[in-house]
Amino acid sequence: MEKSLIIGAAGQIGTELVSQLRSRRGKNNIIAVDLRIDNLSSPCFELDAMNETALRDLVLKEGISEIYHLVAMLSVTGEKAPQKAWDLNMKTLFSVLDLAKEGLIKRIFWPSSIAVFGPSTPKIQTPQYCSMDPTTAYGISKLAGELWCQYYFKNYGVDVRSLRYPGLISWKTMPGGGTTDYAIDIFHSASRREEFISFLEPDTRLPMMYMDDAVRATIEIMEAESDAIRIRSSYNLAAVDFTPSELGIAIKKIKPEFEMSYSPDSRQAIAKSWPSSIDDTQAKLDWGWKSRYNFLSIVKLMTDKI
Ligand code: VAH
Repeated sequence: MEKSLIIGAAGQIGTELVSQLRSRRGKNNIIAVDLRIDNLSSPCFELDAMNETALRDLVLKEGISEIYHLVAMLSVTGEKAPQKAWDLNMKTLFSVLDLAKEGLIKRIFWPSSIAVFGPSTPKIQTPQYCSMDPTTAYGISKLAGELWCQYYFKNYGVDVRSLRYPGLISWKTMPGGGTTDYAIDIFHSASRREEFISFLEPDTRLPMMYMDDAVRATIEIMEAESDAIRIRSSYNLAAVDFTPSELGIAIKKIKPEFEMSYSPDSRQAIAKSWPSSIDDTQAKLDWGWKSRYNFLSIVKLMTDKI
């Protein structure tokens, strides 16, 4: 059985990806690393993904054959330190791409995001190929990263696969620094019987996905035959789309006491620059993608679990 390394394993996606990969492939074949490992189960190691030598040494020592690179500074945090976001998001990507270029690992998963789209992008059913003018440091790094992934595939045969995640909704970990994280915070407010104050306007429609769908998509694209992966920048990926108002109404139907109000802040401009819905036809055609969680099932799950 191949050994996989998950860098950024303690994050929102990493936590659930590690768990599901270990169930599928055996605990000892999935190595989890992050800056802090107090919430990780073994086999796990403390690793700063910015330390290229330490990463290389671990790959060689553990006999790693594929890497899931989940390290990134997201949209909101990235706007507070744009150069740091660029450095972290890009340097760590090149470290992993170069390991594959040198033949030390066989395969890479690297997440992109709807943040690669911008104000000139068609908003409804955003196509796989279209105008892309990201307005955040995070989005710029993800767009550049997509082009480098495609470059390393075309010029060095690096088998790197990528998905443009929409906003991801999960209950197992607290979110970290994303514009779409209002869609998680709202459930925690509802659970605490506190009024939720949305930092986005009521009609801000955004593409979203339940975490189980996102983790399954990640595993499915990595297990697909290489020649089925015809897009080596990053695939559009879709499930649902909704507005803060629609989400509040759906929660109130389950929790009648729930109240929310609106106080848009700087995150509104970020959200406004992103699509309202995504066309993921290419992912469906190339490697059989299909989402399983619809809007109401996500709301029911999140209100049950939190
Ligand atoms: C963010 N959750 O809000 C991330 C995501 C779709 C955006 O990449 O920054």
